[in-house]
Amino acid sequence: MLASIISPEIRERSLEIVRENGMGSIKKTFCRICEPACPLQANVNQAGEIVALKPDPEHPLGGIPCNKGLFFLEVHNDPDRLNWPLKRKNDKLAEAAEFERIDWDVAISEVAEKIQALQNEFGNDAVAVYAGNPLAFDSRAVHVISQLAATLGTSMFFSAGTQDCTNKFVTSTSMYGGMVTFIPDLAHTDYLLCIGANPKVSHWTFISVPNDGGKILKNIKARGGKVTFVNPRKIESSSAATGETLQIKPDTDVFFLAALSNEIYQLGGFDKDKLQEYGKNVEAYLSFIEQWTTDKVAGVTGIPAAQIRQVATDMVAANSAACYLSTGVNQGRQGTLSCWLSEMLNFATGNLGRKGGTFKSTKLGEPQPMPSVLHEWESPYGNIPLGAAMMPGVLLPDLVERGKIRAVICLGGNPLLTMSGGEDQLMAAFARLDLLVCTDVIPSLTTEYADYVLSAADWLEREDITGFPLYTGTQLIPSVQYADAVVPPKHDRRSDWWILSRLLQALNIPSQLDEEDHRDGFKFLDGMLATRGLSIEKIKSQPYQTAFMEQAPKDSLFQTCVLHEDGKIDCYPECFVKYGLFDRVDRIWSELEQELDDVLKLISMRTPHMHNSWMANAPGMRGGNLAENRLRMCPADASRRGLLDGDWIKVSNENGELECRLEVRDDLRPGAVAMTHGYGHRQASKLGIASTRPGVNCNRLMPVGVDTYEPLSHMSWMCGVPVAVERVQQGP
Ligand SMILES: Nc1nc2c(c(=O)[nH]1)N[C@H]1C(S)=C(S)[C@@H](COP(=O)(O)OP(=O)(O)OC[C@H]3O[C@@H](n4cnc5c(=O)[nH]c(N)nc54)[C@H](O)[C@@H]3O)O[C@H]1N2
Ligand SMILES: Nc1nc2c(c(=O)[nH]1)N[C@H]1C(S)=C(S)[C@@H](COP(=O)(O)OP(=O)(O)OC[C@H]3O[C@@H](n4cnc5c(=O)[nH]c(N)nc54)[C@H](O)[C@@H]3O)O[C@H]1N2
Ligand code: SF4
Ligand SMILES: [Mo]
Repeated sequence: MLASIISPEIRERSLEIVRENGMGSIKKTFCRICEPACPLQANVNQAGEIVALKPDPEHPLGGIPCNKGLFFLEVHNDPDRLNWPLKRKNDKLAEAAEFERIDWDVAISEVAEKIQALQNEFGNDAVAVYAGNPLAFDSRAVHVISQLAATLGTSMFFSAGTQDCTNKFVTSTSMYGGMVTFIPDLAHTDYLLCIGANPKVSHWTFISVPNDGGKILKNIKARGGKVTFVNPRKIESSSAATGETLQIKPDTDVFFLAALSNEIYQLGGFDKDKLQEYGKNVEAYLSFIEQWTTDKVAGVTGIPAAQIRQVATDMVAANSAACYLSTGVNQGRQGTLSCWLSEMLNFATGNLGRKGGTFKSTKLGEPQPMPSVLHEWESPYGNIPLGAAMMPGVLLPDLVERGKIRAVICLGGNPLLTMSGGEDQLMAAFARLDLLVCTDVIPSLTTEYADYVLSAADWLEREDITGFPLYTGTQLIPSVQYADAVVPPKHDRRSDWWILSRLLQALNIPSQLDEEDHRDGFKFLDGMLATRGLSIEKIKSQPYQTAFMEQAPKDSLFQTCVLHEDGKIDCYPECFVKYGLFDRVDRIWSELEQELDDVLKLISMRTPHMHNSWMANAPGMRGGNLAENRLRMCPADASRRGLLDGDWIKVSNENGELECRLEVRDDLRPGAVAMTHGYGHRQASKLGIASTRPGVNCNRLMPVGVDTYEPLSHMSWMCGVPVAVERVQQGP
């Protein structure tokens, strides 16, 4: 425990979780929109309504939460929110969905009956589950989801993971023999290579740094270290105070990483003793990187050879270094091999398990062995390996079309805007389903196609602990905070774990609810908390209801996190060979080498004003320019096509087309165009703001179907997809 970091003067006050004042009360809580789980305070008035969300500056992890966290109040108070369970009354092809209010017992029993009937008639796989991102931040719901999928006996488990990070899962299970995440030691590193991430806007993923207003990167430079970003766009994170961006061509990172590794190897920067002691298949790894020389890859990656060599020299010279890679690469075609090369770089240079390198942060429970592939599902397209990665999201539309999937249970997700595909594929498939059940806090484009919409309580209305970073072990400072519901759920909203537990009961499966419907949602956590000497009661008794945990020595990860039976890190996993990842790398290389130099490739771009698709109806996030998403292009590409800033343009490819406005900005490299996802709620008839300021769904340009996703990881291809751009009308 690190409770001593709290000064005695504020210790007394820190135990007050609710402070009354004449106007109402101030309650401590934490944000559950993304991974950092930033501490917050909520002002509640005398009528019991939340009137403000603010930072909690006294919290030891306090500081600057982002505007998404503070603006969540607009989602909480949204007049369009879902207040009670709804059942569809009209046809799915009607212009706007019509629903009637029903009560929970009816909703749950009807949904359970329909699921059972469909499974009886068409088999267990007829019912699919899609788990969206928000439920990962509900410490109780996340466990019930896996219970639901397992007990339905369906292989059709889809999640936002194949749009996000499953390449990381299969890399860790293949290399280390279990789902383990090593994070860069940002507080001590001398060199950070940050690839395909924009932490100033995203606030990191797979590393949890609460209330980071950008200081952690600036501190690296301030203490004499260096940060280099690799990104097609000169991003907000990159500045004179942090470090420069090497503007790579989209979807070529695997070649950059292979050549960089080769260069460092040639410079003698590998720790051969470490590789020998803890690695296996090292020779095969070395033969792979030896094929990729700096001079060979410079043209295809767009990074001049001298700059690649500079990174190699800097990494070798640094006392410690860490390579970190994120969604911009995950969503390319070769996220798994890129992730493997990044992990290998950290290991081979001796930075894995070293101060300032990468390490395993304390988590709840011990890392468990897990293979990359648990079984293969016999599909119409051949066998699909399932285990560390769930079903490929891009196959969902076709499986519905073929009648294999008849129902989707969509838990806190908005796949119609966040998965690849547009009207012709995804929306057409969802309209055909016999049963679509959604849980959400507000209506969305996806709920527009639902048969049942179940009204979930939001995170201000539910008690919780900071579960996600604790289950994954991704916190720089390992801690666990408890928060009570700031206000009780209004109307007939219920927590997701309660909804799912009731559904399990109705399916005759034991759930976490007891006979009287008493809450018991944290019970399953007792054992996990006990591994760290904690319990819910103990966390509650700590200042700020936050318990701090100790870190294990950094190099202990070789004993605790390498879970293959022989205790070795697999430097050239057989399953990468088996599922064709190495054949693919050669194929894609030949393709890129022959590519014409005026190809435009679409990449993703997060902004501080959207969180995937969920800030779409928040007025404060949709004013002025934020009402629409535009396509960004650099001046050279625009003038080559005779396009001007503000033009109304058509963006198209073989997958689909869309129209939007052009924004000419010099932050992108030639050949890369960028667009924000999460827009496109025009047909979401229940959203007053989002349907009138819809913007467009850029995912209709992403490929769907067999052969479009990365084998093994099943990642959708969402970054670096070729598009053509032409003017429709001169603007503005
Ligand atoms: N083109 C492109 N597409 C992308 C990405 C990209 O970079 N580019 N990023 C991808 C990534 S990284 C991700 S993680 C996915 C996300 O994909 P999804 O998880 O499908 O999408 P979200 O927009 O996060 O949808 C979350 C839904 O959950 C609802 N919600 C919020 N809180 C709660 C709650 O407490 N309970 C319930 N039941 N519902 C709640 C929101 O209102 C929203 O409708 O999108 C992916 N799609
Ligand atoms: N404001 C905001 N914050 C968010 C979210 C949000 O939607 N909005 N979503 C949350 C979620 S679900 C996640 S998973 C995290 C993601 O967090 P990050 O992984 O940091 O995601 P991004 O900010 O999208 O950064 C991805 C970067 O990759 C770059 N890129 C695109 N293509 C390529 C490529 O081919 N190669 C390289 N090297 N770079 C490329 C893009 O320009 C972009 O800057 O953010 C979370 N935080
Ligand atoms: S960074 Fe994430 S957790 Fe922190 S306030 Fe913003 S949205 Fe919430
Ligand atoms: Mo994500």
